[in-house]
Amino acid sequence: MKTSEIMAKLQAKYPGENEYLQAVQEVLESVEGVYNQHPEFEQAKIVERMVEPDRIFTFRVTWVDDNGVVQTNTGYRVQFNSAIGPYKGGLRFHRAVTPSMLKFLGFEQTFKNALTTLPMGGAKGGSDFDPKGKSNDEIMRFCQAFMLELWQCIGPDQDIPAGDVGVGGREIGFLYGMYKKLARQYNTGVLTGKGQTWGGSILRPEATGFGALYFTQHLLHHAGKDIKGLKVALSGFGNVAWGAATKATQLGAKVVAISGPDGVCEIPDGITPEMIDYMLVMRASNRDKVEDMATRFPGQAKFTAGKKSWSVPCDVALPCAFQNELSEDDAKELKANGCWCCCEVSNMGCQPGAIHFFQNNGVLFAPGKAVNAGGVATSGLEMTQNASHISWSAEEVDAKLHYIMKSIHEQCVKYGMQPDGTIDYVKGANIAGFMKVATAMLEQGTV
Ligand code: 2IT
Repeated sequence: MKTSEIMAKLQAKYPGENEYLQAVQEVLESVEGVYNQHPEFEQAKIVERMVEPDRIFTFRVTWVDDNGVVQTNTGYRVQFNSAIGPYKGGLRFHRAVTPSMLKFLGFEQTFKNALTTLPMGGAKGGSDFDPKGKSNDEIMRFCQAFMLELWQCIGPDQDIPAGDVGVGGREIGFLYGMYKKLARQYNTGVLTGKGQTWGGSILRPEATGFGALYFTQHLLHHAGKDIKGLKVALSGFGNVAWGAATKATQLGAKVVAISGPDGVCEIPDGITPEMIDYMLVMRASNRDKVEDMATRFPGQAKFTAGKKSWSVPCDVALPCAFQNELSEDDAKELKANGCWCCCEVSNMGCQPGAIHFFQNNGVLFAPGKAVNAGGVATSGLEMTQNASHISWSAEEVDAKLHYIMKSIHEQCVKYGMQPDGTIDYVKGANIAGFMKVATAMLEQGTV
């Protein structure tokens, strides 16, 4: 296969689907060399099949807001690949959601899930519903209307959604309540990220951020460094940033920046447990403003409008918010201010120019599909607990999460080792995930 030829065809077929094309390009560039050593992959047209979702459901979601006004949004579920397990991946509620965004996320999810060591295929879904400024009742009515359509597409052995941007424990609760009413079955395993009293895994809320820090620790140890005492700049203040801030602080690092769509909060003395708790309050308020942290903790957090976390001097940058949130210029500014490591926690958080800059300028870099896989891995553990009607303790889940992140790091080292002894984590993660999915597809025949 030739990446350029496949990309030209996809660009002609899906013009303007920029996030999707970007995600495919990155994976194909990484795997081209390995792929071409396997004529059986080429014969079965594995790449041509793998870049297309198995199917996409699109549906209208109509609900009534607090003023009695009828609102209409669009809902989606992209079932991308089921070679190694049932479809699995989150739901994103964000005003900018498009089929391109969900196709990129579903594609990434396929390889990420393959890295977790657990049997899960890839999927993603969501809606262009904007949670900003919505009341709790409006969120509930939207979730119920969304599930009225989605429930026909999902099931514990078929497709298991979870949270993503704009969908957390509260939304999963509302979605599950409506699913249960429609299906007339207590199928706990149909959604993950549930509440702890009704089948949710202890540590699922923390898992993405905790897993990201365990991975970062492995990466640093492999490079002969330790996280203790390092300055960490992270972006966002949602669930993922909250988990990352918690674990980074526990491990002795100093979190010196968080951010939001409105700007950045610089925290020169490091984030405190009270401030970490306040991140949850800020998310639940649906105001989407990081400035609230500086208002609540004046003197400790300094807000600057319109700036990103990447303007704050740090050792380690952890993008935890949204795709393409870190540009090449941001990468240059980070490096100029002393940053020497970037672990992508958001899905495709770094633009291609930023990744190339990091890799060519001695900044350690690891991609989201390896770094953030602890979230979906813990979802996989939740599915195991639900299927066997048991509940594990926080210690048990944490130990399994540790083991999985260690294994993901080992897979990256195995497939990403360069002749000079350094690790190309992008290549490593992409090839490891790809080989697993491609082999399963080959063994299952032309379907
Ligand atoms: O991007 C992701 O891996 C997630 N949003 C979590 C998906 C899941 O099924 O837990």
